[in-house]
Amino acid sequence: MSMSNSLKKLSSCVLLDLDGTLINTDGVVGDILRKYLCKYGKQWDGRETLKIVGKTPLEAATTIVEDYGLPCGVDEFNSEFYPLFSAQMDKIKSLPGASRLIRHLKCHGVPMALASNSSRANIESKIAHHKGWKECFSVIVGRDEVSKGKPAPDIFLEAAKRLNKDPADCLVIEDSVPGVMAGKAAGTKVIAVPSLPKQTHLYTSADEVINSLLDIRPEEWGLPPFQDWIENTLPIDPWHIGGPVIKGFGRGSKVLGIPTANLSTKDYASELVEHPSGVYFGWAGLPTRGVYKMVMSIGWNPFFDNKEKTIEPWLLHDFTEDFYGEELRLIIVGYIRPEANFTSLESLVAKIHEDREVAERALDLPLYSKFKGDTYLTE
Ligand code: ADP
Ligand code: RBF
Ligand code: MG
Repeated sequence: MSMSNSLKKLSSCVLLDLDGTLINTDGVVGDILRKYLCKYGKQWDGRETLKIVGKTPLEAATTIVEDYGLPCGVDEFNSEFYPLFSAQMDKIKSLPGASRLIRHLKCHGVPMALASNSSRANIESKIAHHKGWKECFSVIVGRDEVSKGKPAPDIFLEAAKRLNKDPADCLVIEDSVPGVMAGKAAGTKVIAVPSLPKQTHLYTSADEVINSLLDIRPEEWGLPPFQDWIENTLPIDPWHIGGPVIKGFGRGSKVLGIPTANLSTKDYASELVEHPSGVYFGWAGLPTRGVYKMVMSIGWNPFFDNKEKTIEPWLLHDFTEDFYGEELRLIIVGYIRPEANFTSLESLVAKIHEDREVAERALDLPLYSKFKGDTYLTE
């Protein structure tokens, strides 16, 4: 990278969006709308999420009332929706990497602001459920504290002003298109973390588009680097999944020397939604055979442009036969990289072999090898 290039990116503070960026508000909103729309004989299928991401609550409500042709007005909808939403606020989970990011920045004294299209009161209630978060933000700006919401720049301009920073020194992190537009209009650098899959093309005005908060490299923006990467891997809270091995896409991955033992996606739908797509690794147990090192991809396999998010575990062992139908247990302990697209099958295969080497080496580290003996893998 040239000097001018790296200087251009320097930031001294971070302005964070809340809903969809740090917390998974859409999950809870979707659950409420599914039940609520039943009342009017309508079915919420989540497709409208695309239309409401990044909108102010009032705009989102208007969209829903219009799109579903609800017989109530927007005010009535809001007066019914908000009590339901408030009652569920404690169920809104933080997104993967969110706590890690804000703790890291706080720990290194990087000033942070929360800048959201929600009202100030609404923001405060939401973050109250996440221990230690409120103290991390020296500034909070809500939609009701400025004259225009995102995509107008006002919220970010106000946040920069209250931090005593020039917007050009601020790094915005946003999941929505209106949020990215607001950041650019305010003159900040913007990292987009799209909350909807396969929508990268909508975010061209962002300075960088990443897949999840796990992929942020603060040093690229002049901020202190994360110190928790170990031998090209990021330890994660282990997750456990298992089930019978089913037929996959039958693309002949085996011919490529990379057979992947697929699990039914229905049985672990919530895990699939919760975990960002990417390349992970851990331990695989086949109760009648043994425990093996494992490297896997989770996602849409951009090279093949799959329509469904799948988990593709490659057991790092030479088997003499297939094991379709057998119970497979996985403990996933670390993250390697986001899924990527490739210009050739050869380059995809080469990258997967690189992943295998990274995983094989890392799994010998005590922090990962300690899970090898977990009875979940064998019982
Ligand atoms: P599919 O599309 O059905 O998943 P693959 O070509 O990916 O077909 O082959 C996967 C199958 O190969 C697994 O279900 C398993 O029975 C078998 N297999 C053999 N060796 C391995 C291995 N090392 N890792 C994963 N699966 C393996
Ligand atoms: N598919 C992609 O399209 N992009 C990837 O970056 C990618 N990474 C993978 C990493 C590993 C460790 C494994 C096992 C698979 C990966 N795949 C990826 C999925 C791959 O396309 C799929 O398993 C094919 O069926 C392999 O031939
Ligand atoms: Mg497979």
